[in-house]
Amino acid sequence: MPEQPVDVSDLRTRIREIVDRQPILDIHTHLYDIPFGELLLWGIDELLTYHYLVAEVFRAQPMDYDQFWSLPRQAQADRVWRVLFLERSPVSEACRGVLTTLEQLGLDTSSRDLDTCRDFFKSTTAQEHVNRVFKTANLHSVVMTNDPFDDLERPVWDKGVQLDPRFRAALRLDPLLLAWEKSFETLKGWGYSAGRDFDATSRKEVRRFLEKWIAAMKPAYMAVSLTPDFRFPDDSITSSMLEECIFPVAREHRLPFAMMIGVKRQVNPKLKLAGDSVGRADVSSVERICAGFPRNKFLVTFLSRENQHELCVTARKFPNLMVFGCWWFMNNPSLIEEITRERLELLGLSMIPQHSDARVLDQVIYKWRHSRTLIADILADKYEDLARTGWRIDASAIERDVRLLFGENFEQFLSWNP
Ligand code: HDL
Ligand code: ZN
Repeated sequence: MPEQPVDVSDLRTRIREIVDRQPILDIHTHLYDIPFGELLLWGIDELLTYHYLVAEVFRAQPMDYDQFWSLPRQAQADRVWRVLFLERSPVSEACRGVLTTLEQLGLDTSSRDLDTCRDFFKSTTAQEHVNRVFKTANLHSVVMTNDPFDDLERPVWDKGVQLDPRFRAALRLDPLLLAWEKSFETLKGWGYSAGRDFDATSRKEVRRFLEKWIAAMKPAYMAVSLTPDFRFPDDSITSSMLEECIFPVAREHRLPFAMMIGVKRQVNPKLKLAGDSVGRADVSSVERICAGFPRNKFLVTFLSRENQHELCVTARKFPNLMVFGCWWFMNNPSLIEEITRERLELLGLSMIPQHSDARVLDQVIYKWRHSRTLIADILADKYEDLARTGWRIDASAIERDVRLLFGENFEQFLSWNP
């Protein structure tokens, strides 16, 4: 019996259902599997002291930065709750996200009572909560951000760790790539023959370092975040290390290299993690990298709204460039709406529309709830456009397309050998 096409009048409802039912592969997060202990953040006090909310609470009611940071976590959370939720309406995306998360966890936000929330989180364990959150957010799996230079994280890898299959590693290389003047000393301390001038021996040793951590982490990809003034090629050690070490090793292991471009680190250091900002970056450097290394694969996202259209057009030129996510300051409904439409119009379904960038486990609930709704409605508009041409839309075709966007494009990109 041939499949009945979806009636145009039902399209929007059916697409929302299909998108909600689709388990998601979240390709970039700052979450950690249980064996990483305290590095896995979860619960209401971590939600309320997320650096996005820290930036907002200092705007709403400025106070001495050091005095805030000297408060216990719970007192910081109390301040955020009072200032941003009780003394004014929590309309920002980060505030709204906390409420969406609590509501989806079955908590009553109308009571506005933080201690009831705290009791809920106290009554569960980290493992129970991982299971609950993955189920509530309908996640297939998440990719972590794993930094060998992190003194809390490295010992867990050195001891050997058996990961929950729902957690995959990503080898993050910012200290190596962006701060060689410091990281070469660290490498020397670990027994690598690294020199300040990044000579041939250093290049060989960096490749050895990469091989060691690829073997240890079995990462889905390697990654770096880059500032707006990143240029390739240039006479920096970053460019040499990319060309002589990262790209060849990534190619040998068929690993994508993720470049997250446009972050201006610590424009206000007093805000700590919340002190980073954004700047328009150079898409032509990505164009040169994709053209110059056709047998490498690149996952790319930009932080500035002004770079998004150029990135989409560049992706049209290079199959080895996979555009992904609405990163950080882009992860707001108005911008998700704009760039998802732009990507579908220019790239069709050959892109990865979203990642969560979650730092606190519970955040995947709101980040994906909000994005699923937005992306489903944009897809509905596109399928309605097709239906108006007489094109028949089958539910199985929608399910196939949604699988691509929320996991299969990533998995196929990982296994593709250019
Ligand atoms: O560099 C990154 O991966 C960014 O996502 C930063 O971690 C940033 O602090 C962040 O969490 N953005 O959402
Ligand atoms: Zn991130």
